[in-house]
Amino acid sequence: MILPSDSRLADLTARVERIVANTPALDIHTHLYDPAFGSLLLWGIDDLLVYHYLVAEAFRHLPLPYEDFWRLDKPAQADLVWDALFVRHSPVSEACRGVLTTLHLLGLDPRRNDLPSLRRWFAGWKTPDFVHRCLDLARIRGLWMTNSPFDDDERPVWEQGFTRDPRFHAALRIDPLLVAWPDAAARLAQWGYIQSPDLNAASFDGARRFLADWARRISARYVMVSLPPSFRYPDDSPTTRLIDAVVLPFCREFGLPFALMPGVKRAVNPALRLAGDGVGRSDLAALENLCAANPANRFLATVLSRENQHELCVLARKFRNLHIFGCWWFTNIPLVIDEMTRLRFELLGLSFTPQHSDARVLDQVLYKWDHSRRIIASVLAEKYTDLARTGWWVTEEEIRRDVTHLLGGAFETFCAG
Ligand code: FIX
Ligand code: ZN
Repeated sequence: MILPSDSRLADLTARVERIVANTPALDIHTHLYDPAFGSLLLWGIDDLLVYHYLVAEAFRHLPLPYEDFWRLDKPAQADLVWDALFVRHSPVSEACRGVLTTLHLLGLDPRRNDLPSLRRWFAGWKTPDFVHRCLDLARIRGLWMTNSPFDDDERPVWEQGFTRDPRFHAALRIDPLLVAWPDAAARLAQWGYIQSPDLNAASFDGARRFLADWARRISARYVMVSLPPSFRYPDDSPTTRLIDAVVLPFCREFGLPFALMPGVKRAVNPALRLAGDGVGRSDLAALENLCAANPANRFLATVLSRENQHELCVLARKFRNLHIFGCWWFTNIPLVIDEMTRLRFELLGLSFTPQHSDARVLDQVLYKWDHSRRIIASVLAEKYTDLARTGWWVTEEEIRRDVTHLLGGAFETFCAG
């Protein structure tokens, strides 16, 4: 066999890198908001610096009590984070590097501009223009918000109504319903959907009407929940009973996928607030049982623990009603993205969605997608190179087709049912 020349393989790699860098992507899970939500859509240098990933890292160094930090206003908190993570130490963590990539892609140099001048630069932008700039630079053709009817800041905006930005899609987030039923039941009773917290036919009926009203109101594209490592299915918990009697029938009726995110241990250190959540290994038998027992439902899943990723891939090989996506939160670091992306290509071919951003601050889509695209491109180029060594050269058109599929196409097809 004649081995392919190094220069031909280098051309292939360069072509893959170019296509992955430039293909418009769907960002299928973020915590961003439609600009109509006003100040709920975060952006700018202070929000970049007080991102909870960075707050957790800053407290590795900060001597002050947690409560003293939280009493400060946002710019003062940002000053402390900047000093601890960028001035007193080199910013080598992924979240710190992310701030620098973001500023760099926006044309800013934080070595030459101090925080006050960066603040002035951001203050010169109007939100709609900045949204356009960030989505354009990150080549995002659409993104999914995380929309919780239980969120007191968000709910009134939906109730009042507004003109939707067509790039911002809704995902109906229902954690309280499934993991804190007594609290959720009290809200549902207050809103007139149920009479009592008893898990009976009337409550199930009311909870389904609640989901139906909200799915219609926000035009939800999928329903989503994050779950603790202790999640089991089936069992005799309220969670299982509500999944079976409320969520799954509702999803079937509305043709919506149900997205599960197992593995988060909420408030491991409550004093850290949003930064205080941890990770635990999940028992994926729960997901296996869900997929097996409910073939008429479609499930999206991303799992927080690195140790669960291999079995998650194997599960997706067994159930075509399961679509796995993204490298979530603590797995969204180059080492693990690389590993997970390889696992997924090698076990699933192209039938998964390699990444979502989970951005909480608009500007973060720049770094999250820049860093991820580079890894996806390098792993994919390696896979095509392996094929080339057998004599199978992918064409430019085939690469474009595959990358479009990976960066949102496969997700769209899965959601369409
Ligand atoms: O539950 C989630 O959707 C998580 O992504 C968040 O709770 C978490 O705070 C986060 O921002 C992770 O990236
Ligand atoms: Zn999230």
